Amino acid sequence: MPSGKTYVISDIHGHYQAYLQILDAIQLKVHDRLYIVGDVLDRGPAPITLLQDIMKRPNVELLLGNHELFALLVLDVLVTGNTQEIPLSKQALLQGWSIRGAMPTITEFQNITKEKQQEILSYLQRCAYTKSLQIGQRRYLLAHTDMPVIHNPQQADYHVNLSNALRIYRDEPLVPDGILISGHTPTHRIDWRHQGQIIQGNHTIFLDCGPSRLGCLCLDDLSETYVPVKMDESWWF
Ligand SMILES: [Mn+2]
Repeated sequence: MPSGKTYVISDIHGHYQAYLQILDAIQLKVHDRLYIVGDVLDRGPAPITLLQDIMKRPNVELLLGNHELFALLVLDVLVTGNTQEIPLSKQALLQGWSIRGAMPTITEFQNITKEKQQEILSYLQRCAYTKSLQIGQRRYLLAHTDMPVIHNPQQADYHVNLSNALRIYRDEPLVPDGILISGHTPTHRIDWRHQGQIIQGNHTIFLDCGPSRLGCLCLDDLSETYVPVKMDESWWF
């Protein structure tokens, strides 16, 4: 069986059409794999449509981002027919999620059947936070950001601190014997000269290209593929 190519992308944020354009541009084949390193939900016009497309494709795998984590923690209270009173802790989470762009996700979620809502919840419960990959001589760790350490220490099988972007750009290794691939922090906030571009460092790769482009990296030849996207810039201060 021919082993296909491996691609990574992150922070699609509801931009379903741009995601389809990326799949088309890279010509994703059945033996290829695409890893989405978190944040498919919120902000953009069709986050649930995007998530449902991902769920249907056996060669596309989603790792949880902080936006999926919010959904995982509170979407159950929004399942159709749920008459349970929303506990205070979940009300606070809902509020925190809302100010981060949850409305398109919640609106789409409330317009699908209860069965489809439950499929989404059980899919998110099965998603991992991190993924290790060996491609040729290179080892990679894929993780949206360091949030498992913050939100769920039991699931944290790695310990990295991504809070200091400058430190990352100085290229100190964060993962022993491997290259960390993450999203979350737009590359222009790490270094403005990389506005709209993937950053490929020796020890770290950053995928979130900000509000104007989606970038996809092929781990076999390190080639980059971009499509334009128009995201609401107010989310990327
Ligand atoms: Mn994001």
